[in-house]
Amino acid sequence: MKHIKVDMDGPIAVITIAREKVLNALSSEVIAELVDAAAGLERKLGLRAVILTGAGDKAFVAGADIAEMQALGYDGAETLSSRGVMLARHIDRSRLVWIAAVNGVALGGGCELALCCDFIYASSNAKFGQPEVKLGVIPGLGGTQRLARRVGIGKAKELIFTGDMIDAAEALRIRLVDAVFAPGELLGKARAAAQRIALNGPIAISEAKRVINKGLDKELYQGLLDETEAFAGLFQTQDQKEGMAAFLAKRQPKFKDAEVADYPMAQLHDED
Ligand code: CO8
Repeated sequence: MKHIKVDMDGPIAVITIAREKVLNALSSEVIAELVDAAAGLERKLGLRAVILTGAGDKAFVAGADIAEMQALGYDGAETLSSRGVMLARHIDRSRLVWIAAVNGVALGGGCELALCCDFIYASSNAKFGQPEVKLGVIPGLGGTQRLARRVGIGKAKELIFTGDMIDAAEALRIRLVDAVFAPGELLGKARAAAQRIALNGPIAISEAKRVINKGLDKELYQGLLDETEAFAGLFQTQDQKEGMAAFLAKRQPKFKDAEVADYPMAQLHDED
């Protein structure tokens, strides 16, 4: 593994996404490594929980890799989003308990990756947001579906439409995260929860997880397909090219309203 580190500790595995220079941004290689690791860990007898975290003290994951995404068209973006959904499906269907230990910014695909986990612990310096619209795109790793399920539809729309970043205290208040700890305590608290879980019946835990997810997520996978199609569609727009070029050039984007009238999804909205 080049970009992730997997440490085994009895019934617990800790996966650390380690691309500190780019704030642990998710490239397609990182996603492939996470899928491989998830598949391998699933088969490890005696393993009960996985803690997912980021390297360093600044970032959990600052989103999908904008430098890699900038030049993508529809097909590339669809492949990227679908691979992300494949990873999410691994976590959803895993017999293991996945705990996100969010140790810094969790933005875009990073926030979405945390939302894929069974529960989320955060350090007090963590920050959350879905800033994709600032780049001319939308969440592509389940954010349009999972955020609303977690925090309610109004808060999810407010966060996704504004792209605002919120701190850990606000994330706890709106129940985006389940507990907040001092930065030095985060991993210890996640390990302690995993240890308590590991004392319980392994089949009972995985059945409880399966039934909870099945009950809540009847419509989830159709929603994820809709999201992938809309996410990839945006990579055919000038807005996406401008939004991502502006981020990489460290300037404000200039979005053009003129494109909206011709966009097929906008026309579909009119027909509904
Ligand atoms: N992708 C690539 N590079 C990044 C990313 C990213 N998401 N985030 C930060 N970096 C890089 C910066 O370009 C910078 O590189 P360099 O040192 O070469 O200039 C380095 O990391 C450090 O970043 P900053 O200098 O910007 O650090 P600051 O402390 O000033 O700012 C922020 C930190 C606020 C986190 C800022 O970096 C930021 O806004 N990052 C982008 C956040 C973002 O927009 N994320 C959403 C991306 S879109 C997305 O996630 C779509 C999900 C689709 C999922 C599909 C399936 C996987």
